[in-house]
Amino acid sequence: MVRKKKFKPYKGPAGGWGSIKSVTRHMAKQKLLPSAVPELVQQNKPDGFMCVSCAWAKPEPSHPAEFCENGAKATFAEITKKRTTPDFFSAHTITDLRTWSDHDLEDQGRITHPMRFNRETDCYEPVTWGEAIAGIAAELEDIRSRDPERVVFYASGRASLETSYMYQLFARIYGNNNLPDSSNMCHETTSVALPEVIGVPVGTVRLEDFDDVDMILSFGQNVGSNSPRMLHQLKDATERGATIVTFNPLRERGWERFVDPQNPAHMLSSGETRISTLYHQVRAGGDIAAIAGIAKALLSFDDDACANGTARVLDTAFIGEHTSGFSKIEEFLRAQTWVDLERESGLTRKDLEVVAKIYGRARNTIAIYGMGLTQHKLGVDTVQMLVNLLLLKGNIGRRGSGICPVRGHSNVQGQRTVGIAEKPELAPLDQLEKQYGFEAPRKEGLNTIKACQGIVAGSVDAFVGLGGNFLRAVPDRDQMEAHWPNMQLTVQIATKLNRSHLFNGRAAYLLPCLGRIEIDRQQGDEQIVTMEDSTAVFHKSKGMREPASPGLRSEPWIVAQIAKATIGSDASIDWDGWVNDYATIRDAMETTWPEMFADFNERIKKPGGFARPIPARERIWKTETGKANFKTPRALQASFDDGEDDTILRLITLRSNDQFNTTVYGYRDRFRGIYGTRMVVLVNKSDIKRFGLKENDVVSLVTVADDGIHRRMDGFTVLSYDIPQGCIGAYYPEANALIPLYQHAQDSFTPAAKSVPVRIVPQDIAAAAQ
Ligand SMILES: Nc1nc2c(c(=O)[nH]1)N[C@H]1C(S)=C(S)[C@@H](COP(=O)(O)OP(=O)(O)OC[C@H]3O[C@@H](n4cnc5c(=O)[nH]c(N)nc54)[C@H](O)[C@@H]3O)O[C@H]1N2
Ligand SMILES: Nc1nc2c(c(=O)[nH]1)N[C@H]1C(S)=C(S)[C@@H](COP(=O)(O)OP(=O)(O)OC[C@H]3O[C@@H](n4cnc5c(=O)[nH]c(N)nc54)[C@H](O)[C@@H]3O)O[C@H]1N2
Ligand SMILES: [Mo]
Repeated sequence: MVRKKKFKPYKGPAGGWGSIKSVTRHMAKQKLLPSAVPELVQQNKPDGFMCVSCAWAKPEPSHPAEFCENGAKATFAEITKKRTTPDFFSAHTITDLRTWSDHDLEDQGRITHPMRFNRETDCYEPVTWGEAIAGIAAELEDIRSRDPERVVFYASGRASLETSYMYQLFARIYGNNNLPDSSNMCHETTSVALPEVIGVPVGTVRLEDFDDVDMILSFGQNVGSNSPRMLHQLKDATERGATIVTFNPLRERGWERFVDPQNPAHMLSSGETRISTLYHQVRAGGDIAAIAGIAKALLSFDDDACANGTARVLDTAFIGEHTSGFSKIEEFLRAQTWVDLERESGLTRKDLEVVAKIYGRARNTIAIYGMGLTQHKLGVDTVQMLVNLLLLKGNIGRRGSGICPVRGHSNVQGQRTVGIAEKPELAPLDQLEKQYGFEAPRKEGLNTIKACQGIVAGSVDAFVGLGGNFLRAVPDRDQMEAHWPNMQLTVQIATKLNRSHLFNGRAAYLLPCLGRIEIDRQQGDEQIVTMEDSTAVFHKSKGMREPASPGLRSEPWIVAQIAKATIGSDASIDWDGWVNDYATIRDAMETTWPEMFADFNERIKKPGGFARPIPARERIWKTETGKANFKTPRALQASFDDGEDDTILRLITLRSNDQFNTTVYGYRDRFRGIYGTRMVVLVNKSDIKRFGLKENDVVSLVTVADDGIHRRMDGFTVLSYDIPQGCIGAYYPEANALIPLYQHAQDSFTPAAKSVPVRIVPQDIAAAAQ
């Protein structure tokens, strides 16, 4: 289908009538009548299901409608009337489907039958569940007999705690810790950065903290598109007089203004709520410098206070009693020059001093961040620099304050909590051994980047995907797609067709599962599942819609069947008992983590769920020093070094307002005014001129890398955009072919998707240079 490209700046707020129009459009697109509304009312409610979109916290008591525009789109996409049937698969070869877009593949609707790939016909063909499970188990046993470390068990962050617990146990009994998770591409940077400095791998903020906050600092997160329900907390905070300051290279509408689409008075009045008081368009990768500038200014205000005998600006009592490393960070900050800080951040000293002034006066501050900090070479240092700033004023472990990483997938945090981790030290291996009578592997497993490298190198023979669209989400797509079919076995457990299903191992299965909104009956009883939100609160979720097809099975069922058929007799686990009653899986989790999940099945019934203990909230620091640690960054800029060469640009890969990761709902990025295409490159006006380009020119992007691989993508339309000089933007996942596997965050291995070094080249010149 040819779509009309249109670029027209959007004047409206986040939320508002635009949001209502968009919800209505998507309902029709999935062939749903307003009778889909019962689902929306039950979204994120104590007796309903937890939204399949983002992981933002679910308040108790809940709002009358606890869903947002993008949560509604995610629901419609899952309960769609469209179906991807065996007939569809027999009508299209895999080679043909590879020419389809992400949008068009998923737009076929829910997969209805288990399928097996036939290399002869180049098509998927239906199989029975029994055949599929037996076929998968035979391949897995074969590989295990040679080397159990040659299989990867990937999980995308949607599967429940119950499924995730079973999945990690299966992988470990099978014989490896190869449990990469979508969080490896996402907040792994957080999971590495926070334990070292505050002793917990997750944020310290709970919803109630927003009631007492005076200042919110936001870095690199797009609230209007990716966690719109948070706009309620931001609106309330700002209406109470809290100051919000945003750092983002792009002016994202959600951080600017909001109209609550569920509040008739707000909708009908012409007023919008201004969200950010100050908005700073920091350079991509410039946050360490920006935060260091604020901290440096804060030190000098504190010097003034000491000189004048007025109240100190720093929380010296907290620093003295609770922290370690203050003198080092102080020395670092005093040594920085404003020339360097201004150059690296792209912001002025004056701007940063104003932020420091407000921060110095604020009693309670929350720092919110997302992929704009985590997906850089020095992402870990950036997150730790933000913690430094909070510690200077004792803003951790006090009501109304804290660090707030905004997680992605709806249960991505929970999957890590229940043992999906490639790092053996993150799973309670001794306890698992005792509980199930097997010898757990102790060797570190493969994370996402290492799994990709293993597939390229031929050291991985099988890939099992519990959800997700791995091939589309990872860097270096061309290389990955070329090597993927060399594997012996690929298994994809999925709800909808995506490009990862079109690159198959020698044996390949596509197993369709129930979505979370669907009723999950086992032995006639409707089951509930559980998950953990971004604020470390556990919730239950109960499906309410009849399954899209009788051919679907639940994720716990699928994992249990594969496990039983593969390693059934290797440990004392009653896989069937677990599947018949998920409460027994929760009992098993309680045995594994008696403190965290004490009385799990009872406590999960409570509206609003229950919170997991976060020691840093109580100022108990589970770090090596027993204190909260100030940490000095390794450099002032978080990106790959581009030296003095100003033809190298920092490419930020972005999500539109009309997608959930690789699931493209449509071609309307309303807030950015981009319609009908995703192949655009957002460029600063002065850079367009500098490179002799014009708006609407079609250009190529070429990666600057030194590994001998030429990475180039054609067909990007140039769009003049309000983005800092030297930075450009393009959409994820389209641009992923440009990201080299080796350009990842140090320590956390999160792909550096927010500052890919590239050059813009006119398309004819790029082609001629080949
Ligand atoms: N509707 C919807 N909801 C989602 C998702 C979705 O795709 N669609 N995805 C889910 C997932 S898995 C995740 S992880 C989250 C992702 O949600 P976010 O964390 O918001 O991720 P992105 O949209 O990739 O980019 C975040 C922002 O970082 C900014 N940015 C880029 N580079 C820098 C930088 O160097 N510094 C600063 N300060 N900012 C920078 C970008 O301009 C962008 O606004 O959302 C989750 N929720
Ligand atoms: N360049 C660039 N790359 C990125 C990012 C970026 O910002 N820039 N972001 C990264 C981030 S933060 C993340 S989290 C990853 C996302 O990576 P993934 O989590 O692997 O990808 P998704 O697009 O979320 O997966 C979508 C697919 O999941 C399946 N699915 C949906 N619901 C269910 C379900 O209930 N059960 C099962 N079994 N399957 C289901 C559907 O088949 C759907 O096609 O991408 C990463 N890649
Ligand atoms: Mo994510």
